[in-house]
Amino acid sequence: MATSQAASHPIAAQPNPRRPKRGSYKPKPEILALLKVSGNPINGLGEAVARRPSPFFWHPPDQHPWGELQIVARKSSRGCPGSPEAFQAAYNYPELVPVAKAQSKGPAEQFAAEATAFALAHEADAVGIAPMDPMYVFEGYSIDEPWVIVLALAHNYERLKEVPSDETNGVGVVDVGDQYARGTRSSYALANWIRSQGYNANPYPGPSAGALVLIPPAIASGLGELGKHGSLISRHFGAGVRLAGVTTDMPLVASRPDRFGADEFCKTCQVCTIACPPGAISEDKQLVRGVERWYVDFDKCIPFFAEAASCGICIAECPWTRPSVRPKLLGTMSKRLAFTSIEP
Ligand code: B12
Ligand code: SF4
Ligand code: SF4
Repeated sequence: MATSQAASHPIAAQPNPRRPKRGSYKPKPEILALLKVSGNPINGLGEAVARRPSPFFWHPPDQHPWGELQIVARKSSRGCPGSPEAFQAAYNYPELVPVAKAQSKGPAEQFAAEATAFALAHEADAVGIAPMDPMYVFEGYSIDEPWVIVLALAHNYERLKEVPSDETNGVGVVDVGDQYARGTRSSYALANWIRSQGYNANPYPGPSAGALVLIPPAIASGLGELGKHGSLISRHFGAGVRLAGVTTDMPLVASRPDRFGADEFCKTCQVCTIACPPGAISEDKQLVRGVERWYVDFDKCIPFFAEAASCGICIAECPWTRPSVRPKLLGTMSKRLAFTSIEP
């Protein structure tokens, strides 16, 4: 995993008036009426056998049961000042160039270093490389390329901490749109560079889901660990980070997974479970499609997410996301991992 420089910002001083306290939030009846099917069985909660994820939210509405809810969620996000323009930029896909007939030759280490350097010079803040695994591909889709390059796009903490947004304040959701737009530009630029070297490459940015589930390859490629809030925690940016992928048949080498104590820390921390207004974040790991891991209850998250312009409180509140706290946590957890003989 390779990174560019991260900015540092002070901590939030004022309580955010757009955040209901846990337990005080009641979903609107018209929103609950659109949640016709539970998402947890579709996600494989309680299933002991590994399988590929099913197409879920943010896929085309005819591929999952929450098409109408998706429209409401998008409308609530785009009703915030600045949001339509920010997200329009994320959907502004550059053209993909044809794969060059002449193929560059060289060792895989050199291509991995060049692709990483190219991405870091084209808006990515960190880059990881993992071999493709069929478990990263949503059911019903296929990806032929043997490698996935995952790009991390860091949020601006001062803006992210303003989430959730509403019609009076769009600062947080605009930063979400802006990072998606960087992910679109960065992943398309990298795919086009690889194509110019004579190899196939395809970009997978957000905000739509696409074929690739991004967190598992991000973890495998060393961009971070899975947090209790269901998002990736990076040692450089905390959970305030967007992801985008590029799949390719360019010969590459995998970057190493990163273990810095986030998973351990989550076992005793409760910041996100308390901050989440609908109480969607489970205290304990659960069995999901054959893997014991942190899990977020979709049925509890999605009504608030849809009403509150894509929410995001959990990633903004996570202590690892706060630039002034992260270095201390890294120090504490590195000592704890060494003390418990868990390989960092
Ligand atoms: C659908 C979707 C949603 C849905 C459902 C989320 C969910 N937890 O299921 C909704 C609309 C609720 C949602 C909400 C949010 N999302 Co969202 N979402 C996606 C999307 C498009 C697909 C994920 C999916 O289909 N999940 C359904 C199944 C697969 O979920 P699952 O089994 O519970 O697995 C989750 C994790 O455990 C992990 N995972 C999956 N398989 C495995 C296997 C192993 C071994 C491990 C360790 C982990 C792991 O990935 C999944 C991520 O949701 C991804 C982008 C992408 N293409 O991957 C973004 C994505 C996961 N979301 C993201 C974010 C940040 C959010 C929000 C904070 C909203 C916001 N304002 O930004 C909230 C957080 C909610 C939460 N606590 O999870 C980021 C996460 C970045 C990060 N730091 O990790 C992503 C990657 C988008 C991006 N391009 O950056 N999201
Ligand atoms: S807020 Fe605490 S429990 Fe939640 S993901 Fe972050 S470190 Fe883990
Ligand atoms: S995005 Fe979902 S899980 Fe995260 S705080 Fe909001 S409602 Fe809770």
